[in-house]
Amino acid sequence: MAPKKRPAAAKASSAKKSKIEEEPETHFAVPPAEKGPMATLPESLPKPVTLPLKSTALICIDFQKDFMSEGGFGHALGNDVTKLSEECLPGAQVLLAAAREKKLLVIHTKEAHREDLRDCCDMKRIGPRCPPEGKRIGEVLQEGMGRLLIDGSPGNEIVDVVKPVDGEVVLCKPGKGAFFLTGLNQLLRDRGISHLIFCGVTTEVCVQVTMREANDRGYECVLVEDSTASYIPKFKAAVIDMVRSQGGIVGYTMERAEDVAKALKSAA
Ligand code: TIU
Repeated sequence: MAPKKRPAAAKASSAKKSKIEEEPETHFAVPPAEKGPMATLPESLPKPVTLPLKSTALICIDFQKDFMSEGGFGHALGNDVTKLSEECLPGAQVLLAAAREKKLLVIHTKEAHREDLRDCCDMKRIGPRCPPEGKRIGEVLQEGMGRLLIDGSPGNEIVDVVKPVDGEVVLCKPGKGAFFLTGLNQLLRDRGISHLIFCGVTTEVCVQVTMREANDRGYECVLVEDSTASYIPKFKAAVIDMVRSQGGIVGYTMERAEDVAKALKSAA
């Protein structure tokens, strides 16, 4: 393959503003719904938050066999994947049931690359920090799981207990963050979403990155602690502390899915 040409460095003084820079407000979340049922979470930290149900969505990040089952990508990276499910799936099921009952928009993300791997940069696939051959994206680690992190492979599917139902959005994302190379921001703007309830795996990788991306765009985010998990427990604890530090620099945290569900169900 011919080496890719490196772009010339832009001169700072003459750099033309991009369309995004010219129209920043078109990339922000829409304002919260002012009417309709409101769910207040008195236990959220660093302070109570009110969720307008008409403009709130539940986002379930990467509950995939690739991260939660042996023979998947998380396993290929050298992690013990056996404890994630029991830590976060019961909570996620409670959130999903409440969101479905209240008819919130539900979005499921999958870290999933195209079969031709065009959306997987070399750094992520074969770079110096990648696992050895046989354990890389697009390769087969274990029979029955298919190709690691490839859309359509059995191992790339969402685990049964939190799998999407008709009418819910399933979004494939090639990055850790769900806003990178996806239509997520436009979808949320089109659906009038201002608030996001977060669950998923892993806390400090795809969940945290997506929450930070959302926060920058003006979405109010609530991370539910018993509905997210990490291979490395101290990193989960650190994320929870970070999110709600400095007055809620990235958003809010809630300890228990049950409390979120109760608030959603009694929203008035
Ligand atoms: N390695 C790790 O902890 N996570 C990922 O690679 N992706 C997600 O978090 N989904």
